[in-house]
Amino acid sequence: KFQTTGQETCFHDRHINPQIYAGLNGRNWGIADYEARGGYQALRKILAQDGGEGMTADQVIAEVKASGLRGRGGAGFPTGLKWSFMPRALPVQKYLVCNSDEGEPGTCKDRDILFYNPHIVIEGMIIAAYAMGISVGYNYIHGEIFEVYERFEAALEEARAAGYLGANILGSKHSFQLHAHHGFGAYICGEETALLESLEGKKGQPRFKPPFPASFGLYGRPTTINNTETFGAVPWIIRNGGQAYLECGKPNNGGTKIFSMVGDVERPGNYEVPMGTPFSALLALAGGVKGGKKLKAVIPGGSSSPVLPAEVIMACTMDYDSIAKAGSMLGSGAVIVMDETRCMVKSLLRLSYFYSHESCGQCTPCREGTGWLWRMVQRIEHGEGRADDLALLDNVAENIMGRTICALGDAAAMPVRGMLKHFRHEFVHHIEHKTCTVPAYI
Ligand code: L3W
Ligand code: SF4
Repeated sequence: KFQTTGQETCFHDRHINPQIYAGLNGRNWGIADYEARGGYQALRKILAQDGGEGMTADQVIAEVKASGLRGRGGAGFPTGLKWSFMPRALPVQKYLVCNSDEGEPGTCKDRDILFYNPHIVIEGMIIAAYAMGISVGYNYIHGEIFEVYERFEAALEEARAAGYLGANILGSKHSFQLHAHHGFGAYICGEETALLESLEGKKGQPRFKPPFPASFGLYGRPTTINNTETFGAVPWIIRNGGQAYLECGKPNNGGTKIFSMVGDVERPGNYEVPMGTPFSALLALAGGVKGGKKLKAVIPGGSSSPVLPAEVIMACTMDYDSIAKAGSMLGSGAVIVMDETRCMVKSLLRLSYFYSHESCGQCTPCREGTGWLWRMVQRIEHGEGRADDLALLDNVAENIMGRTICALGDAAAMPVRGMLKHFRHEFVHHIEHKTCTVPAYI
């Protein structure tokens, strides 16, 4: 049973592809079109507009809990539970932050949500603010996507003019000021505490956790941070009920998820499908492997998640549990598809360079270890590998894991371990024969 979602779904374009983008571009993102699609109805529902009874903050949180919605930024933390951490009664300023600092290699969903459907995120944030008694929010937008920032700013202006943002929203007691903040393009600022530092005007370096942002966040105040896609799911949940959202997916993996299909596929793009969709069906949506070539491997959840060989991923469904059981992570949902012509040593070289370049340098295992990993893979790729390099790669990766302040260290080590687990023979071949196993490179 495979469904595409059509107009009634969270993002209104469950099967998003470049053709649909072209149709939406510049026309359908505005507030009038959003309202015509049922936009801001969820906000009206909780604020007892249009003759309804309204919903209390507890009822909103209960609905989000019932939906099974889990954080779409990478960690999959239950959203309703996170919202319930906010100490609503504490008489201090509290903040709501949207993490739109999408920088994970392969991931390109949040920028499209913000560009093609910005009001769904704004509405989701207003509802979240209501549920947690928050009056000020920020959307931290990745620094390299200027047009998205401008589009979101324009949508904010529309929402303010329509009375959805500001003091006493739609005549209610709920007031919420929402601002956009342009980041500077550093990958690490997508880590939630580095993001907060950056938002405060400081160097974007992660903080130790705990304390979690829920108790010590922006300017040291209680803060809730969710990913763009997570906020985007909220209006649909409130309109249709948490149970309906849960039933879109499967137990413990409620709702739909946007997957960025990238790499060797015929139709790269973002595809929103129910959680639990077979990988094979998702691949078919993206037109299959490019040029009819054979599938070799897939990195299923952004570059931080370990690679899975074709036969393993083909047996998976796209949800947190199935991908974890196969030994990887659903992460942010960037599905990097690699065909039979891809060299795994070269692929790991590119990933290792990325993490080494993006390490913020605060902790020694990450600062030194990521560079060390990159240099070792580089010499293997260039035919200068040594017999003991694979043991050393394993050892360095193991000594980074779990010994750093933030998840970037683990994110650099996990792809190494995944590659060595499934494609060790390619590394051995590079070292022993000084050539590549892939015909194109021999
Ligand atoms: C209060 C507790 N709050 C956890 C909160 C915490 C955070 C959320 C998840 O990493 C992953 C990473 C990348 N009291 C809490 C609590 N929280 N316990 O729950 O926390 P955590 O630490 O599990 O994850 P994280 O640090 O948010 C995110 C992976 O995602 N990833 C990266 C994607 C990158 C992007 C991007 O570029 N935009 O999404 C992809 O796989 O490796 O493992 O809010 O505060 N007791
Ligand atoms: Fe910085 Fe790396 Fe340490 Fe994270 S793990 S704080 S990126 S040095």
